[in-house]
Amino acid sequence: MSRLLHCGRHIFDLARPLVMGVVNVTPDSFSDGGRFFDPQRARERARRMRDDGADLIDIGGESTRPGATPVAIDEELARVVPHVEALAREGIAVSVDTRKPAVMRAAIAAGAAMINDVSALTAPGAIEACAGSGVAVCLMHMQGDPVSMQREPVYGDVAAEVRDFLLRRADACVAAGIANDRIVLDPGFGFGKTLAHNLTLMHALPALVATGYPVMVGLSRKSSLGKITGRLVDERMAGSIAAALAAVARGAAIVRVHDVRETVDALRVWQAFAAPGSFSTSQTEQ
Ligand code: 9MG
Repeated sequence: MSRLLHCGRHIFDLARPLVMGVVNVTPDSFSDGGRFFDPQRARERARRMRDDGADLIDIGGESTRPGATPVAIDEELARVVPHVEALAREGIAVSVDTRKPAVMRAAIAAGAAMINDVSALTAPGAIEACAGSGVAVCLMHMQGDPVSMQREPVYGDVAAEVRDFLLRRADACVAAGIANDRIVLDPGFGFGKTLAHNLTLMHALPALVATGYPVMVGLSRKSSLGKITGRLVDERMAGSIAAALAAVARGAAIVRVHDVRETVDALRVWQAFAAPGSFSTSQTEQ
């Protein structure tokens, strides 16, 4: 039996992995260095990702890379809300990457389908901002905050601590009235984690999947891939695709990526071979 994920007025069947495309409307993102800070380019990028097969587009107005400068509420609202309004009006399922309840409320009013919070709705008023609205929420684990998180993160048992934290946050959301089928969990690769922690978390992903909540994984272009391959940030597409496939093979329901077209192709091929009945062979073979 396949599961459904309700995101505002969008309903996704989780029988196949979903792809979330990343559009950073910041001048200082680690992955695209502010290329989509210009509003016109950001929207063109989002539409292109939709055409390339993205199921959701994640818009972020405050960089969460290690050491990033915090952004004031008014500035984040000005960066994000016009895009949410425009893209949601076109029928795109828009996710908003924010930690601020005021931005969550404005994004939801503008038509956002998901709130993606790297601090798992821990800010006072964040759960209330989302409850009752019909949006989906992505609850991500992070040790520390973006300013300090990569300064020697320490865990006893990283996989158990991440899972227990996320389950506690999911319970808090359910208690506040957010339905189970609107909750996504994310172990937060790279957020207060060393490469060794990230490798352990990937290995342990099935235990997080076994909680029954859809699991999102974001490894696209991250420094762990650079450490494994020796590649710079703009040379990590192959590594990012391999990471997405590794995550989906372990049960991830959503992958958050920069290279949508290539990831969608890779997932289609992987799925056709992994589950041969899922692909119709009635088309001409080449
Ligand atoms: C905003 N952001 C950056 N990396 C991320 C990740 O791995 N997961 C989620 N949910 N958001 C992220």
